[in-house]
Amino acid sequence: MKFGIYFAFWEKEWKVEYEKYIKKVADLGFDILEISCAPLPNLSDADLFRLRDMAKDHGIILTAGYGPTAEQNLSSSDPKVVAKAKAFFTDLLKQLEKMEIRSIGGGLNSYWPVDFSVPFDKKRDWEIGVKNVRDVAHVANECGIDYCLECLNRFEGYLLNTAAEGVAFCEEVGLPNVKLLLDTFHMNIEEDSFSGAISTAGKYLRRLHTGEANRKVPGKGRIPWFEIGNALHAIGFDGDVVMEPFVMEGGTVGSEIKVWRDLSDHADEAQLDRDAKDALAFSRYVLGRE
Ligand SMILES: [Mn+2]
Repeated sequence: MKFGIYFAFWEKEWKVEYEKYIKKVADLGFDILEISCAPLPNLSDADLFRLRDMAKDHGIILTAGYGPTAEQNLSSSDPKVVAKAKAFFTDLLKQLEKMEIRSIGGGLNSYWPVDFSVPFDKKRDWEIGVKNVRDVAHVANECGIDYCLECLNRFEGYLLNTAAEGVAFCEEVGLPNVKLLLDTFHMNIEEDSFSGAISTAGKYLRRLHTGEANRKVPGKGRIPWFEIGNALHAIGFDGDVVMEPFVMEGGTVGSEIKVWRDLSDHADEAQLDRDAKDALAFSRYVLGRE
């Protein structure tokens, strides 16, 4: 198991320069920095190679996270949107390949955050999504990238809310690099059991996002971490455990994640660093049995 953190713990915007965070998470002892794909379309090849080399020099594995916009929705019933979405993902996957990033995760079969004021047909959108995810996943496979679909709670998505739905979708797509990303925040809302969901995901589970029920760092709340650790070991999980805490209000991140109060206890950056480091030690012990 490798352990990481999503950069946005420290940020209020999605588009940032990642150099600072490669260095920071290496200093804090993480294996992985997860970045958002949002800034990547604006980066040159030289920028991508510089980030790749910097990560290598610091012993950091980069993973990618992304919430596609409504115009990048592979499950859209509008063929023009699908064509744009496929072009977007094809370009993005080639950028990730240049950075030697081996997995992308998020609501990649749909869009985020879903606008529930717009009517939708789950069965129709599922079928469209299976076909288009298969096409994009072929490109990902050529780039050596696992395409990890995140099961999101009902307030953020409607196609994949549970591990069981995620497995059914992966099986319909039927490609070896289409896998699942489970997230304890979403699981806490949708799943009957954490261990049951991890067992259901089984070999499809590639990445686990961790955070407490209110998205504080692991170890500060009531998510059953020992049960989760046991379940990961029972399936022989050898993927990535990436904490995805959000504790600060404000900015685009605070607004889209719906953080309406300070959950950091007025932490400054040094305190956020200590919280991340403590959560890493906790995660390595409880989940990784290190
Ligand atoms: Mn997540």
